[in-house]
Amino acid sequence: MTNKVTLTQFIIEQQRELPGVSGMFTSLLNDIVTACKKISHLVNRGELIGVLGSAGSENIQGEVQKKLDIITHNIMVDALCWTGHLAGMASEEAEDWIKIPEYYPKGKYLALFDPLDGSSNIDINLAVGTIFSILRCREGVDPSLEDFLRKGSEQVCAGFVLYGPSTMMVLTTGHGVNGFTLDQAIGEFILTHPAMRIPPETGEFAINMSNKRFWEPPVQRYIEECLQGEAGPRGKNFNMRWIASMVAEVYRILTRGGVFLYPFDFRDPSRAGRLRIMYEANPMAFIIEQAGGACSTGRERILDIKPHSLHQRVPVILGSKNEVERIISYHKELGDTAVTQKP
Ligand code: AFP
Repeated sequence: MTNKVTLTQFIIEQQRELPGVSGMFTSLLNDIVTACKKISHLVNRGELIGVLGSAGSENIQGEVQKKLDIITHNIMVDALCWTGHLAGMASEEAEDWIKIPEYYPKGKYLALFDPLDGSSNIDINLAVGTIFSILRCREGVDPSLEDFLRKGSEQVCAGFVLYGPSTMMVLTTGHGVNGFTLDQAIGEFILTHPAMRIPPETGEFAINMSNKRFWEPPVQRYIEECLQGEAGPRGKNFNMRWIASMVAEVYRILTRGGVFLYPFDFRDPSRAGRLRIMYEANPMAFIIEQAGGACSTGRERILDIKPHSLHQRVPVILGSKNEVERIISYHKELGDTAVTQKP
């Protein structure tokens, strides 16, 4: 019988190798896994149980909430608030960080999550996912917002669950990236993609082309060169993908390479991009770098950014290392003048 390593076994065996990682961390990960299994079941059942469509409300981001945005947010909060592993939580769907009720014990970790990334896809039956990030909190004091606003390089764990044809979990604790497939028959995630690595070269980019007129010149130049194909300066043809679900884009890049861009654009200069640093860019950056890729705003490494607010947005360029570094070089060539140039 093939030795199918379950996620639980994998986490416990990793815990033995991680200095200072207590059973609390292992239990916290298992709590997140349980919540994601519940979400997977709901996403899979869809309209059979009436969870599709709009909730008729907006979140802090000013985005129309899907019913599943709220349901999955509540599943994550309910699964994590009582466990005694957390000192607090933050969610894309909640304006402020979420305190642990007084009647529950507090732990030493902070969990930040996007409970349903790509939710605009849910009604058209395309892949969505849950993204999570774990920080260590100061012990013996009540957490404050400042405990959350930490550089992505301080994360102790990051992961996502992709609810696609298979339900996949991708996880890093800073010792590489591993992928697990949910075996629905036994309700366990099984290690199916050990030690995931991103090829440094690629011929595939992912960007929402409808925003082209709003991009800065370095991104305009990069995409134009890709579109010119083998007749252009790159001397090769490129393929394009856009799934409008970051978790699906990142998973594709982990399996075959590629570059994903949601860059700064001029539609609303007060918003540096679309993606949120705390629970989208930072966890994905940790995973991508641990798999040998790179993740940048074009001007700085995402994991080096000191966040100033919980729902801060950043430009995101991530994937195959050599391609990301080329795009960074285009930003350097154009300097900061690019930001002031209007389309
Ligand atoms: P939603 O969760 O609102 O669908 O946004 C998903 C997302 O944050 C990210 O997962 C996608 O890559 C990106 O937005 C898609 O943005 P566009 O809809 O502007 O293409």
